[in-house]
Amino acid sequence: MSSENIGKHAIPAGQENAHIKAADYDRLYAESVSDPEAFWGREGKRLDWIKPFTKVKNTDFTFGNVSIKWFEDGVLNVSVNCIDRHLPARADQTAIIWEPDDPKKPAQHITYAQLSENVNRMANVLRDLGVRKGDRVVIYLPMIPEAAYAMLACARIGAVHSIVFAGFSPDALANRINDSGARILITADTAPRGGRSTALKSNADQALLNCSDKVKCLVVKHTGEQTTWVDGRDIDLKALMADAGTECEPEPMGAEDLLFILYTSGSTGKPKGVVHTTGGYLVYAAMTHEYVFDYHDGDVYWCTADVGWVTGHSYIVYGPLANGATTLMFEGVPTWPDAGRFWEVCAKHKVNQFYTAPTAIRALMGKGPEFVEKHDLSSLRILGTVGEPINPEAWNWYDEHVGKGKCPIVDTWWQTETGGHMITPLPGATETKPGSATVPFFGVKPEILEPESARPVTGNPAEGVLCIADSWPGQMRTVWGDHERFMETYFQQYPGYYFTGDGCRRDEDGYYWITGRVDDVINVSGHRMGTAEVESALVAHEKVAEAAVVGYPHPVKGQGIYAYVTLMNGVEPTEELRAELEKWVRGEIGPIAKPDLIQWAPGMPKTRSGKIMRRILRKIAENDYGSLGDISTLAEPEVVDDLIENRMNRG
Ligand code: 6R9
Repeated sequence: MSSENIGKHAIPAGQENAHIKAADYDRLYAESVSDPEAFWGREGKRLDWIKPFTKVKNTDFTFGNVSIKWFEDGVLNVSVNCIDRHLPARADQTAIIWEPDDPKKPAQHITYAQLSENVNRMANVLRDLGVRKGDRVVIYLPMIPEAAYAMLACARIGAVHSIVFAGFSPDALANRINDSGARILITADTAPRGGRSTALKSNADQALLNCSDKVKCLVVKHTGEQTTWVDGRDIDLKALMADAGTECEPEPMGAEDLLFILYTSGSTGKPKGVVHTTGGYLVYAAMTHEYVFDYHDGDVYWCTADVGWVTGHSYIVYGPLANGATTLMFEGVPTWPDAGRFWEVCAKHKVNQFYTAPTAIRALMGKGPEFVEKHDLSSLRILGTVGEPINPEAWNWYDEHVGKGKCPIVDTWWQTETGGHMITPLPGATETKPGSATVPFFGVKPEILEPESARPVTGNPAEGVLCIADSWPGQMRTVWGDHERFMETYFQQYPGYYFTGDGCRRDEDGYYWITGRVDDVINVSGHRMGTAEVESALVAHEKVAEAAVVGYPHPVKGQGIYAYVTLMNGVEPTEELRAELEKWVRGEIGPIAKPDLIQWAPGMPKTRSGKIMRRILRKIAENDYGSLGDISTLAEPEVVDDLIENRMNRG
């Protein structure tokens, strides 16, 4: 469907008290890009500083020289901003509502006073174990309150956390522990999800076989299920917390000191450690949380992401808590015990802002509206989406069945690298169009460039690659341990710009429509997956000679993983082997990387110089083999016929 055919949705009634109205948006946006010093100098004051900043912005996008600093001479502590400063007014207010996987178990309401106590205790445990400012701590936890405590405890003592999504395999965990040089791993015994259980501690045990023997393993006994125990290495975290003091002196941190590393997939090589720092990140997370969700005091806010992804960092923990909000943390899945779980939780806790992923909406849409209709959703005021483009059908279903036509929908485009929302409607200010992330947030200067010439496309409509012309406070600062890679990935191809990796269209109203990745990154259920990562997992199997992985449209996941596999000479392609390879990739990376379709490829379409022509593989995977374009440069054009003949996606 093209943007031209979709009319604007007016701002629903009832947004009179919104923080930002249409006229405010125009005025503030203009100021934010014409005078960023003044604009961000003011916004920076939303935090409490131990030593106030005097410099606001010091950034350079020149390739070879890239340097990004915000509020650089300011000193602050993130945990103080997320906890201590709220205590005078909010000690008894709920900071975190924790909703367990099993709906029959009670929810927990953790007040700011209790949050403070738990975070201080955990911070003392870490400090007693010798963790100091700048040391890395890897967190491999399910969606339990301890995950938030661990993040904030690290922030309190100046340690740099690196969360590894609990769905990642032991190998993926070991790689991240080793790359970050962490000496502490925080995990849990087991993780219940959707009524099933993941053996996290046992995964951690396997991972640690490939890590330095100096790594200590702090275990949260969450379910109490029995696990192995290595004396001297494994530590019962809750037991130590019970004995630890409830006050831990916060570490004064420079605005540009590291807050966290989060590994994310790119188009080449192994996942890179995206580095976020203290001051700018928190200003940006807090501000976007307040304005984009129009958060007001007393609201109950729920983001369904996992803390293992950036959305969980910025919009479950840091943004909301910096604002003194009540944030809901959910251990379970949308479809268990039935497809009404999200809505049951919304009704039970009277959620006002609800933020989820298009893939979840599509999955629930497929189960029928009756699961929504049986719950009282009258508390909902704002709905949000993130992670991938939302198709208008899913947008309309969300609007009609969940929002009852009364809730503004904020389709928020952003990335691990951007720290917070970049292109998004504001509930009281922006008319929406289903499928468009609409307009830039304050301080964000999107530019659409011609991919070949790198020239900005001026005027509307426009189509090309999406770049950002100037820095914003939430921007990543570097790739952990590899500033060169940072510059090459984001600043080389389009000089003077930050390159997002996304394709984009701007319509005649100046609205932005993200069209998806233009690099070899695929987006599976809103999770980023490098095709190169899946390929290297496949070729690590002894029976695989060569593998090429592409994305293809998938009705629920957005994109599915399509793998072409060439087997070693003499190996029989069997169904058993197909299942074995699927299992193998799960083991190497994690369940989210399991190929949806594996096609046996006796040969790959290659240029004479031996480069696999992915364009052709993508077309065949999309079942669009009628328009393969010029294949005359292929070394062996015949392989294409075989691939078409045996294609797996005939939908
Ligand atoms: C926050 C997050 C980033 C990639 C990004 C883009 C896609 C995210 C989107 C969207 C269209 C949206 N993406 N939000 N595409 N509309 N509202 O998802 O971070 O995991 O790093 O993924 O996700 O392709 O480049 P991350």
